[in-house]
Amino acid sequence: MSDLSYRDWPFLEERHRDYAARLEAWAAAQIGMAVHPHRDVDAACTELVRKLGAGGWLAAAVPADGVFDVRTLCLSREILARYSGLADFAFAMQGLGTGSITLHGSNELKARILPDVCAGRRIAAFALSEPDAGSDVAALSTTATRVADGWRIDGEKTWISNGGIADHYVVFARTGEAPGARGLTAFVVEAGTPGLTIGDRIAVIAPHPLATLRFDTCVVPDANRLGAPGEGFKVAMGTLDIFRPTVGAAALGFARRAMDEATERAATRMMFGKPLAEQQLTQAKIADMALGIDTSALLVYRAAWKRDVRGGRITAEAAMAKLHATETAQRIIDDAVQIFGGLGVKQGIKVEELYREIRALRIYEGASEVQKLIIARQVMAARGS
Ligand code: COS
Repeated sequence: MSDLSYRDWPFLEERHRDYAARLEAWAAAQIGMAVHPHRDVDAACTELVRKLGAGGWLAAAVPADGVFDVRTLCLSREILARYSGLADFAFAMQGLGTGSITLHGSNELKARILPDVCAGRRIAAFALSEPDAGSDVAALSTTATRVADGWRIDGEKTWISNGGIADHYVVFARTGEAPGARGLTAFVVEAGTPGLTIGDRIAVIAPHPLATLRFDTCVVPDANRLGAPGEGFKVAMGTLDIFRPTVGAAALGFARRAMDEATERAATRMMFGKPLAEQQLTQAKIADMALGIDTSALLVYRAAWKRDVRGGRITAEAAMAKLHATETAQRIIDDAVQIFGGLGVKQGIKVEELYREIRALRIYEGASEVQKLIIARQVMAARGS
């Protein structure tokens, strides 16, 4: 069992400890610790969204009062990721795919969409990346042009999680009020809107629903706009600020599970007449794992606490949490595979699954290199340069 003493840290309150214990019990009963091969990820993901909704857990990702408690989001992702990467994904996407609506949608839009997402009856998606604009959001080229009955969207989005199974997409497009970052606007596009088609489904090392979207004269009403025209970049960045620490939390969940698996193995696997855990090279790995997990948790819950308690932007703290926790989890999982030896790369073994699950987290929602750029800019801005 993982070391849960971090839940006593001052970043968390009693209500968080209570929530974590309840979610832990639910996940143990409803998801379990097994490796899930998920032959049909669309069906598995849809079922997990439904289960999470029925259990009431999506309320953290889609808060009814419009106020995110980032610590609860982080605890949710950390706990779910320890059980199943796909369960974490299903939870996270309901939040990321509605965060901009929660923060910037009209009351009518919120009433129409959010309760169903929260109940697990509607699947959400966030469509920002394009074939030629991933990290460089300001370079995106999908356009939205004002027409009599709303906005006409044309272009292509890719790497869209829940692409193909989502009921709506939060889409960022160039509306041209100014060049670059100041000329983007966000819209809700319902699945099935004429002109929106699902292109290639993308198969990745840790399978989850992922697709390319095409927009060809796809008209949405002005009522589906999120925020003012030209404010789309800030809508996207403000949403990512909330969800970036939660990516770190998911990585932390993977890392804790890897350490649990590795220490169990090290305690029982005999080599050269004694358990692996008594060999110094294994002890060094275990020490690095414990240290990496605590430093990641400190950064994740520091960012979440700051946003919840102090308010305002947490751009640098969120970037640090995501960067450190994802990079560290990759190393921890790699060490866990090493401790398992040949078994560590066998299909059906948890550390093999974690090894595939962690990789994308160092890329999505801002690659590690982008997080460094963001941190450096924040440091220089704080210095007044
Ligand atoms: N919250 C609110 N506003 C923000 C913000 C944030 N986190 N980050 C930037 N802004 C504002 C800036 O203050 C600036 O406002 P003004 O025009 O009023 O000065 C504006 O947005 C433009 O910011 P900036 O000049 O920093 O834009 P850049 O194009 O240089 O930004 C980075 C570059 C790399 C920071 C940005 O593109 C980024 O975060 N990329 C990663 C995106 C990502 O996560 N992609 C994955 C797709 S989602 S899975």
